[in-house]
Amino acid sequence: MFEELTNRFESIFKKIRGQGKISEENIAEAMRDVKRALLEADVNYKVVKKFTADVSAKALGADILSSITPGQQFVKVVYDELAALMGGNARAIRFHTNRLNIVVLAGLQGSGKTTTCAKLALHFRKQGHRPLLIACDTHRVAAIDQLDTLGKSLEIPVFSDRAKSPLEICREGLAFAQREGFSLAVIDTAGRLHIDADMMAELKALCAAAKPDETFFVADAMAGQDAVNVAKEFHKEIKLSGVILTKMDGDSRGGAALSILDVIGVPLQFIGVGEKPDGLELFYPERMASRILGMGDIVSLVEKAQENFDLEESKKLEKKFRKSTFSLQDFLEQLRQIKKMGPLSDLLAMIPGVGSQLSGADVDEKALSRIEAMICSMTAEERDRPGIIDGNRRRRISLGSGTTVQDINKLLKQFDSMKSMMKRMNKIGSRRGQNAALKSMFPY
Ligand SMILES: Nc1nc2c(ncn2[C@@H]2O[C@H](COP(=O)(O)OP(=O)(O)OP(=O)(O)O)[C@@H](O)[C@H]2O)c(=O)[nH]1
Ligand SMILES: [Mg+2]
Repeated sequence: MFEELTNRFESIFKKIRGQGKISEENIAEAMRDVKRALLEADVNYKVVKKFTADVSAKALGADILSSITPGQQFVKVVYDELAALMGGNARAIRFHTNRLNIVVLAGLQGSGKTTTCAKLALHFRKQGHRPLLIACDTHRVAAIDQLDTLGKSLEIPVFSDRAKSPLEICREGLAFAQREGFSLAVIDTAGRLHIDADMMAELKALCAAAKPDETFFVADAMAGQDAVNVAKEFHKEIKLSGVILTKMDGDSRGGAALSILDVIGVPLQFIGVGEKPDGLELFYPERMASRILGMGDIVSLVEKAQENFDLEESKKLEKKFRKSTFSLQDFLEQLRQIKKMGPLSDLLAMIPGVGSQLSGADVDEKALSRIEAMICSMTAEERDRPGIIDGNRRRRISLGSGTTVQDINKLLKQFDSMKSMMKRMNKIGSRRGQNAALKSMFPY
């Protein structure tokens, strides 16, 4: 699904992650690539323009957390915007439990309406509904047979009447559903090659009579922007409540899925992923975004960092950096923030490319705990002014923390060089430099 787009994003991210810092220039360059990739995927150009502007602004304005790289942060910004573009948290379809629910499917010829009727009925039967299919396509001769066959194979009843008009079939079918105690009626309608007045008039009358709870527009994902434009016309005539894109198992480029909500304001609700009746999936914008970006792991890494890293706390520390009053106590607190994020090997393994190289390698999980133990064995005064830690004190601290005097020497030396690096950075005034200084304390 959307393989081309995924490949493009992967190479864009690879390029930007290879750069140590993020500047306006390299964001602008990445955004040019993103823009091109989206346009080639047939995303609506207005949507692309807005999307790239939003991502640039957020990527440049984002607070960079010290525990992740700017490149990773960039991936997360793109992911968030992409998920939001497709609907963020998906709207759950809520059906009534005490009366018949009515669903109408509409769309152009061959888009997948009849197949999707059966798929939907099956989907909702799995959730405990008693569905009835109503065959209102009298336009195409074999349409009723097609629905009949599908219904038989799934053991789902089909209401049809070859002698009546679509409107009559609809009314009678719904009355039958009420009488027989069905909980869901799925109405199949006729498609046309293009939007035409007859079809719209028929659909409008049918919707007015059926008063559907959900009106889904069914479109072939391969149609790209054409599908979006047709949906717009349908939405004007019969208010749509959701969209179903079929044939997502084919080589559709993604344009319709990425544009539809933004252009017509109607969410994508289901996707068709195969010809068989079980080839239907609920559409989850966030999952789709991570599938498109192929970067699900980085996204969860950044989320984990954001959850655990207290921004207030890090702002306080930043102030101390600036004044060069950063003490071993502050360092201890920083360390604990990082430890809260979980085992280091887990965090490292989430970074694509690192995970596989890591197996068997010695990530010294204990190093952090050892540093923590050493600082804990110091008095408050020693933590504040490490300069007073002489030979005697070093021995005492090493005994208290179960380490060696050499370990203490190493820690104090690293802390010293970190502080002098910070001082240099302060002169330059770079916040990312301070983060780099802090990171230099870690042996990883
Ligand atoms: N691969 C794949 N094929 C699908 C999917 N959905 C529908 N199809 C196929 O698309 C073709 C058209 O599907 P129909 O359900 O007959 O489409 P329709 O909109 O009812 O067509 P008309 O009744 O002629 O307007 C059939 O061959 C289906 O098997 C899908 O999600 N994936
Ligand atoms: Mg049909």
